[in-house]
Amino acid sequence: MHILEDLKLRGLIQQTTDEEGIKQHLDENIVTLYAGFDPTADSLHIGHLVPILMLKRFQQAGHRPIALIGGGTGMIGDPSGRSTERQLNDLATVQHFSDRIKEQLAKILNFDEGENAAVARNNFEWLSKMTIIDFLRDTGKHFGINYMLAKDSVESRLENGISFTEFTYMILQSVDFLNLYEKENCTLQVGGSDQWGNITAGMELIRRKKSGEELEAKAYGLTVPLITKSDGTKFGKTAGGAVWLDPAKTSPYEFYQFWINTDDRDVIRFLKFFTFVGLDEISELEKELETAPEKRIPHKRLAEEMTKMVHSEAALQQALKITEALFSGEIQELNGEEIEQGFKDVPSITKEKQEVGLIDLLVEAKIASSKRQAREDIQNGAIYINGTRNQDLAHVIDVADRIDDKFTIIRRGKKKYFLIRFQ
Ligand code: 383
Repeated sequence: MHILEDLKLRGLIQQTTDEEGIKQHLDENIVTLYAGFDPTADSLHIGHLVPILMLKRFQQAGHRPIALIGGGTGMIGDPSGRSTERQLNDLATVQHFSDRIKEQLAKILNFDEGENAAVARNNFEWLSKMTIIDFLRDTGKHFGINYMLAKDSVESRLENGISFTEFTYMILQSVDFLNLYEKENCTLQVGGSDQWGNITAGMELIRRKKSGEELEAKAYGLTVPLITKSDGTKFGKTAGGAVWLDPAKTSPYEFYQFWINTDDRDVIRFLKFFTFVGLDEISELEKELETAPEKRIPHKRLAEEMTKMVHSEAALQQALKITEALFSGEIQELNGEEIEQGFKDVPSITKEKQEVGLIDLLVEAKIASSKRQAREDIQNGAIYINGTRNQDLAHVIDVADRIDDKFTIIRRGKKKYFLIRFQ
């Protein structure tokens, strides 16, 4: 299937500048394309995935992707899709963020592998060398103020205010497109629909600068849709905030849980957007959703594909193990690191490594409201230590009850978990 056809059927194309032109261009050439990522945090989040995967889809179709890290533009701040001015980070912070983001992109895109290897570039390389006089003479002259004011990213901010700094952002992104066009023969920029204005500005700059020299200076743009959810809430946010790609910020288990909890109404669409599962197979999964919704087969597939792709097969296996242990209550199987992931959101207390009577601990951790309640719970068989029922009123929690010498998990009843952390 033609890549554009596949993208369309997946619902991945929001806007194109010239669809017929792009199709022909892709048919006739190995096309170099790019998407940019500004280092505004020390990690990418799942909102970045669709464009990253877009690069990968083109790569699999034989084209050559560039992941552009905005070490320069990240010093300025893109107003696109934002209602307020950004806080500026200092150079050291932006460079630290850039390094982290590059590592994450490398993990998904496998830089430097084979002929149409994906490559990384950083626009700090050229933007930091540009002088203000060159910038104003060679680039600024091609941007009419009216044209800039009419861009969504600027227009929507006029009322609340926008600095000259953010106002000029689109010109910097345009310089990038021109630069990659000249140096790497990059002719296609992809991004989220919030990037449409910046992408078309770059195309316009290329056209103006190049059409004198080249008969047909042509660059293209393509955007992917904003991901929406059926329940109307914002995609990619949980109670704990953004879903990050960095396992230290969002553990593979939490990541797995995020995807498996996808709404039935969204799961097929997300399989199309976020995975490389073929469309035929996705249709099969859709049938399973209709005939046996309780099995949640598409949800499991989505969570598995995503955890494997962003983390690893081993991380997926661990996430599955934690999920299973929490479901069955057999948490003896888990090691300290797995406990840390699986019980992150469970009520917890931290204690010194000293022996403590079970009754006292239940009261101290507020698992039982009083000693009397604690005794009753124990006698009734409602109390489990690390997955095993304990009905011994005289039980003392000691090293034998500490998983990896750090954690004791108390469960009361069917599924109320408490974490005791020892230090
Ligand atoms: C910088 C220099 C370029 C081309 C692009 C850029 C970054 C761009 C931007 N993108 C967002 C970001 O960095 O701000 N100005 O967080 C997001 N992208 C992608 C996609 C998205 C956009 O990285 O829609 C979501 O992930 O385009 O918001 O020469």
